[in-house]
Amino acid sequence: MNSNLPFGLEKIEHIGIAVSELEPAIATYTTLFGAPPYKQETVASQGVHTVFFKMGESKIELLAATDAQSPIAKFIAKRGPGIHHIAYAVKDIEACMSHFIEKGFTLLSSAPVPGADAKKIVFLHPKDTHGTLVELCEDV
Ligand code: CMX
Repeated sequence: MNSNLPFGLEKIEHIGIAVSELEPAIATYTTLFGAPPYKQETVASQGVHTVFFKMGESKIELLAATDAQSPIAKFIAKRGPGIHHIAYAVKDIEACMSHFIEKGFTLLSSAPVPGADAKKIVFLHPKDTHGTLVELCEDV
């Protein structure tokens, strides 16, 4: 069933996986998918090196920390490598943010911020979503 919300959520855009080291993880996922990543991009403002794989409409994003202060470094230190977030595509991220604030969710930035792969993004605190970090993203 599709969302009745006017601003989305349309689909799972990608799943983010935190990895300790990028090169062995790229090799593993290239073997798994039988194809190399279509894109690599560093988003310094988020403290991440990102690597994207595509399978049909689905995307997997590998995330490695750029430095010790990165959210990915903290995540791995606390919980180990693994699924870091689920990203949902939305049509109107600002409308979406207003709606979820009204519903009582904690947003992790007061405005959308630049994300990898030509998106503007915002995160919902994982404590509000039963332990999974949720990213909302809109094409720019
Ligand atoms: N998924 C689920 N739970 C998470 C989590 C995640 N990705 N990251 C942290 N947590 C948990 C912590 O384990 C902690 O749980 P406990 O209280 O049970 O120990 C709790 O959330 C709060 O953690 P914290 O120590 O108070 O806060 P942190 O400093 O670890 O910050 C978070 C957590 C989510 C607020 C922070 O990582 C953040 O702002 N994330 C959004 C930005 C981001 O993750 N950027 C990287 C990806 C960018 C991209 O994809 O382009």
